[in-house]
Amino acid sequence: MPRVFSGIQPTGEPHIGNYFGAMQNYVKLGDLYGKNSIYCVVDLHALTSPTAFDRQLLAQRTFDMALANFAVGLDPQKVTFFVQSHVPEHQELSWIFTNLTPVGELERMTQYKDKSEQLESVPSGLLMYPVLMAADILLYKADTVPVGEDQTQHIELTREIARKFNHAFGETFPEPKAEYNRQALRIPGVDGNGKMGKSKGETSTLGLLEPLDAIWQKLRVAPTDPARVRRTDPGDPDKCLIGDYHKLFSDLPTIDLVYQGCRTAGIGCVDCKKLLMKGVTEHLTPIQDRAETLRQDPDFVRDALVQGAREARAIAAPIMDEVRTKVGFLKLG
Ligand code: AQP
Repeated sequence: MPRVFSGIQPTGEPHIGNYFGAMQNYVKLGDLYGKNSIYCVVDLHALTSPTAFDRQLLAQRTFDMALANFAVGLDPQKVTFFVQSHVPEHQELSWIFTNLTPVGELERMTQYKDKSEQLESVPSGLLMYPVLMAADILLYKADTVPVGEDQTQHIELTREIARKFNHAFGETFPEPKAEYNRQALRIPGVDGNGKMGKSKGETSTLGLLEPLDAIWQKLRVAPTDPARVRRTDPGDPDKCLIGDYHKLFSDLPTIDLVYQGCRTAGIGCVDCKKLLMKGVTEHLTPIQDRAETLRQDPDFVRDALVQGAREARAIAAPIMDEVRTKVGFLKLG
């Protein structure tokens, strides 16, 4: 049976990019593979974000991220769900992999290049991020990794690290493959500034648990096809992020209506956005309702995370033991 692993950073409110790009697949694969679907809130990764060194905020965001995943339909009784720092083997394996990975390869990672360019002082953790990610995945010998397209290069590096380890110490790890949602490879930010991302702040994101009127305020002013200057100008819905979002939230007749209407100037951008908001409301209301119910029962989330860490360690411990033996650490007794 395939083994699935994926992680999500507690760097802010989960957004629709996380949801359609990754979390929906967590649920789908969870239904198929049960406890062999392993998901975690990667709080160690979050430390590479400049805003993460806030004791209260990190703990709260970690808890909220777990809650959001349960609200979208992940059942902690059915899958394995935990917090990364609760399973220390992630860091141990990461250190071993660090020594199999040339610095030059890490410096070539586009996410590192993009993020480090914006920083005056670059933490070395940002460079090592993909090594820790490889350890996260391989610690469970996972072969399937549901992620958005932005993680493609990191998964390729994970495969490379698995190959290197296997070559040096004997066949141990599978070479994992990414599992994408082809309809949501890279969801654009609502500010029109590249990929939607938590660390870009609230101007970029449509939060999964964000009040619907706040979402509408962002959609109302969101950029559309710049070539469509007047209401009477025809537009190109393929060059408009509202067109992209319709494909995620609206039914086929609505998508046909707005795409056709935009091309013939038969519908204005405001009406097009209102139709989108209808789909957004239908999608997000049940998720937000479930989140509200879970907020009334924080012990449910806490207990699930305690149990999840226990389950994850039970899988990781023998694999880590195998690794220690193969690497040649001294064993006493
Ligand atoms: N815009 C997106 N479209 C599709 N998939 C996405 N993912 C993230 N953004 C999009 C996928 O969501 C999973 C969790 O990734 P993350 O926790 O790294 O999310 P993030 O929003 O990208 O958060 P950050 O740092 O905190 O990153 P940036 O710098 O982008 O803002 C992953 O599977 C990811 O691919």
